[in-house]
Amino acid sequence: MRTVLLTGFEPFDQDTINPSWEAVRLLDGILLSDDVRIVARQLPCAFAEAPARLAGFLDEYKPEMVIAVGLASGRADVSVERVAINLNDARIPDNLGLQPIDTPVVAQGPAAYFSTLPIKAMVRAIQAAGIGASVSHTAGTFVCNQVFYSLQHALAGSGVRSGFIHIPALAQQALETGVPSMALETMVQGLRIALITALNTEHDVLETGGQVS
Ligand code: PCA
Repeated sequence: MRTVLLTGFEPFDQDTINPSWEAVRLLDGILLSDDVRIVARQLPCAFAEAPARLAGFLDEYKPEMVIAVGLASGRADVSVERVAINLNDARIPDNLGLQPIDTPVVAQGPAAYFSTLPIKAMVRAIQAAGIGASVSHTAGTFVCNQVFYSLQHALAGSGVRSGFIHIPALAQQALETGVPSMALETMVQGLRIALITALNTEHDVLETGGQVS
């Protein structure tokens, strides 16, 4: 049996729920084909703990592909991240009260890593199912970017493909703030399509999708 690892985050800031965990946990144990199984696990929203927890999961499950998922409140669609940067710059404290400012994720590490997933093919496939999706060129500078960078750093050169997807808030979270939201089932469907597409696409599609500024 081959394993695909999906991670989601615990709630953070004022939230009592994190849609990234709610969505990935619904995919835990699901077979994507006869011999590919999804393992979904939760990561803490804490700079001091998330990378080690992730490394533990990589060790334990030896996945053949990894997609980490997080909440990006304010975004309206499933955003498939292209690049992780070697920078922590926290606007708010994490769940352990830590708020690193302008520190590297990995001292002496490269400035950035690209996703090794076929991001445009994934976006195209999610859109084809009628779900909003786009390529994003920033995963922020909080714990999601730290996990994304740590993931790419850990798997660099290994042949194991990995990347990060941000998802919008749930309607119940958007009530007070008025940020865009997406239904949980839609997120789950989008993530499932993203996984299947990533598994079945060796070379990404070449199509426009960048930004002029
Ligand atoms: N989103 C935060 C951290 C955890 C999460 O779900 C982020 O985008 O950094």
